[in-house]
Amino acid sequence: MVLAELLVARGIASPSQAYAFLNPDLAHLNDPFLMLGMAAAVERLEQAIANHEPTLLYGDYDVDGTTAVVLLKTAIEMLGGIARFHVPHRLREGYGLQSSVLEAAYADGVRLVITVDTGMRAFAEAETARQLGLDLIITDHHLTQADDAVPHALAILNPNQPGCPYPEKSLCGAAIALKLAQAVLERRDTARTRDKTLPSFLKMAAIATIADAVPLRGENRVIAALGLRELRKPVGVGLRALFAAAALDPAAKQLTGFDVAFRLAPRINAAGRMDVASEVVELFSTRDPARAAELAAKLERLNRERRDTEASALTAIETLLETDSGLFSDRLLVVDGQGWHRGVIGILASRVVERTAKPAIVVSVEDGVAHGSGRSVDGFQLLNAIESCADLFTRFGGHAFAIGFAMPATALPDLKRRLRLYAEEHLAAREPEHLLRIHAELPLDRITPVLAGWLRKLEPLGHGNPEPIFVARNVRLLAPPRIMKDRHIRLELAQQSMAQQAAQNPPREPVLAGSSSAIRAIGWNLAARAASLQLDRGSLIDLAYRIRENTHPDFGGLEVEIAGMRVSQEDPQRTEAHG
Ligand SMILES: [Mn+2]
Repeated sequence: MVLAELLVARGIASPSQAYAFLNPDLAHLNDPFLMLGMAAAVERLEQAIANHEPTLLYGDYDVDGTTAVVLLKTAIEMLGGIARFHVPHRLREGYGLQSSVLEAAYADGVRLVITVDTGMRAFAEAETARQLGLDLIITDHHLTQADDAVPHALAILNPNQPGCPYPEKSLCGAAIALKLAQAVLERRDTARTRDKTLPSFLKMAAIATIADAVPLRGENRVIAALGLRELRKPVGVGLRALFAAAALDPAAKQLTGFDVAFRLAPRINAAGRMDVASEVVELFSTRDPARAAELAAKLERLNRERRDTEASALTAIETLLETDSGLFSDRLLVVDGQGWHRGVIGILASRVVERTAKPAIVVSVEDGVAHGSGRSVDGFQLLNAIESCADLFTRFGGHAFAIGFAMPATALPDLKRRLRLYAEEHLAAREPEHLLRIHAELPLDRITPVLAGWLRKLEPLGHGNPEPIFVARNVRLLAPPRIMKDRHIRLELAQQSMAQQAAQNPPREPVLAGSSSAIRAIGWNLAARAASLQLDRGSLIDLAYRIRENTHPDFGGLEVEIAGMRVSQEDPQRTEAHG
């Protein structure tokens, strides 16, 4: 059946794996003590809590980093400890641990610093901590540098470090913070942690897991699925205010991974991109509804600002892509501009990847310094590409699919030349693939509410667990395409059975509208495509599509959203033969 086919495509081959995938459960979370360094980290943190020693949490400014701070801060305070936090200002301080902050914290009486979502390459800063007499615990998911060296710290929690036996390698930063919280909480009160505390902590970890685009399989799927379930009944004033600002009612409809990725996460990220990320931590920590509403409104404003900034830079990039044909033919794109807001260059890189299906790096040049952010495509390790140019950067880091760096602007031509050579060598065997990946064959007459119900069990969808795209061949248009707002189309379709096709071949007569197998389809931005295919009543097409549930009170029901279409081959027998 279709669901089994989709599961196998996700690497889930046995019935027990399939059961676990479809029924995520707290019991599927791994033992935190499987992580290298966990015992030492827990022991030191427990000591700090017992002695009422202030612990400084040092996070990154994105969704992952700020939610990780919130998680550990909440856990430490629940256990009676004292937590302080520092989230660097993206533009003033930049990415990563800063020695000056460690020095100030030490002067302020702090003796324990825990990093979240950062620190894996903070060699010099770890040395500063050691010399000061600060205990440093690094929790991070970013990859180690090429020689596998790790900073000198009291403990490092990172499943990607050499020698760590932890089975789930693709946790996000907040999920690693969650594992540390889980370990200290379980040691205090196992039953209460399992029944009450952990489920509520999963909310924050789920937002980060979905936003950080780690693959939603294995433990990540458990975190995302159970966290989403908890997010549907928010109790904290911060989350409630954020939902209200985003005009999301988590209780009214099934909150999906899509809502988190495209409605919640951008608002949380906007703080770090445009201004001060520490306000996110305050939003999720405050108990004052008025203050929460104020902070959520600010995030809303920053997110609008971010969108405007992004839109204008994207226009400039599109002009570059259209006018510079040399640029467009590259296997890997590096586009640069003056003064693009550094808070949005990562999003811009994602947009370029979406449009071109090539790895892309967007560089903003300001005062002689070039800041870059890159995103990759499946099968190309962008971090390796960047590492091959390590000598050009003042700082750089990231993971396989997302990187960031800073360098003198004068070195940009060198970077472009060397990356072009690198890409020619490493991307040579790969033709740019078609963007659309078909997951299963599903004739339109096999779409049923029961199947749609099963497909909902694949939620949350996202990175590593994509929404299924189906293909249906030999589909008849029952009416001419209806154009909406000049750009979109609506089609009235019926699946042709092989028998019908044989009987009607030739000549073919359109099946009557209103037959029981008629199904509605929507095609966003496909009006031009429909015109070029000369679609009309009676046309026979092949469709790539997603299944949609339209909740409109008048036109409710299952429909399909067209991802791609072409005119069917003339002779259905031959189409079959060609598979
Ligand atoms: Mn992260």
